[in-house]
Amino acid sequence: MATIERAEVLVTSPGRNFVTLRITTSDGVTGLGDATLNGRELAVASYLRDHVAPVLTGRDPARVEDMWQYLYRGAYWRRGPVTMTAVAAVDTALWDIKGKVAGLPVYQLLGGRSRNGVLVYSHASGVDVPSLLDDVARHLDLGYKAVRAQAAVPGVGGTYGVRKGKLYEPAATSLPQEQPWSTEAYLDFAPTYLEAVRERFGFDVHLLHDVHHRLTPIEAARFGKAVEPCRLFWMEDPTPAENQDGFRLIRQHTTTPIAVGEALTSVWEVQHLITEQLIDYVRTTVVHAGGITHLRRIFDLAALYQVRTGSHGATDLSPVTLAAAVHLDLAVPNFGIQEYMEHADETMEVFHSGVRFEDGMLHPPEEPGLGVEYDDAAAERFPYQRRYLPVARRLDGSVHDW
Ligand code: KDG
Ligand code: MG
Repeated sequence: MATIERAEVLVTSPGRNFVTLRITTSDGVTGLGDATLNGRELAVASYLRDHVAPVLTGRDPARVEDMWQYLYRGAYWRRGPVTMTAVAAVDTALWDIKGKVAGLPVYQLLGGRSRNGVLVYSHASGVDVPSLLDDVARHLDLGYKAVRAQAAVPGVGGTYGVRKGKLYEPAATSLPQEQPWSTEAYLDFAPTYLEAVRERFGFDVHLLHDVHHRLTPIEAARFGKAVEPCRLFWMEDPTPAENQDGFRLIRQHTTTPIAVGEALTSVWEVQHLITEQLIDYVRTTVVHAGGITHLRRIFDLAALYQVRTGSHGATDLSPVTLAAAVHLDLAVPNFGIQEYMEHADETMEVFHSGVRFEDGMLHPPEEPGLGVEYDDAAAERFPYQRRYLPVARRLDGSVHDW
């Protein structure tokens, strides 16, 4: 029987920080798992290096479910994003190994294709309405069938989701940047640009919007109602998900579909939202919700309640997560949509991925495992750089949810 011989924690910053776990078996088979937690990267690196790697050596890499149980249930101090990201990295690497040993792409191990490809949405944004509309047009020219629209709120500045250069990267400073926020200005403005997108491009394109945890339930209800004529594919994270019953209030007022879960890390954190039918799309991911093994469990629970998948896929999730997501998305019956932002060119110098974009969809590599290789020599050219996500403050100076 092959055993786990080595578990290496690889930290690099090609365009942004990434933490990757590479497991090597005694037969020389390697598997990759993403362990990136934006702005808290080294906490996961230490969790893996100091607490997980020592217990992996000598274990059977084929026992993927048992390893998950061992690392989750076997840890008295469990749960939370740092732990669940570390567990995810091990789980993803073991699925990669299993695919390579079997000679099959991971989606085949998960039951095979349920669809031809994975529908994705990308991010269109603008500093004002005309530039947002230009960016939506650019995405449609690139072949996207679904776009998320975000524009800078006039007079407020620093709005979430508005790209400055070629790529959107909120974790850009070595200390947290403080960004101003006005709920009133946002609520007045956001519906107008979503209407402008519909007016210009019609209803053939799926239109999404990320509120990014900024509203109270009643404010979110007002927003959802206001944008009903725009027939959004979803409004995302309308209110912070700590107060999950708040979603019931939103639901009582609007038929705009709701997507939640990019910051939630386990089936227990989404259980209430799903079983109470408070959401329409669950956005948990391979990297932050315990890997392929656990995310599939979440998706299966969601399927019972007609909740569809809509996994987070911003650029702080590495190409390893994107590949794992595409394999899982292809296989699950209740897939909805996958978020997809192109990574920086430097990122792709380190992660050689066979995931392919064509005609608004992603397609997985057909080679065994996940189909992503890590280039050590390229990674060494990009040393770690401390980066923080911003912090939001209301105009009176008090802290708001970012
Ligand atoms: O690390 C945080 C980002 O990934 C997040 O802010 C992006 O909300 C996001 C999204 O929907 O992509
Ligand atoms: Mg989001």
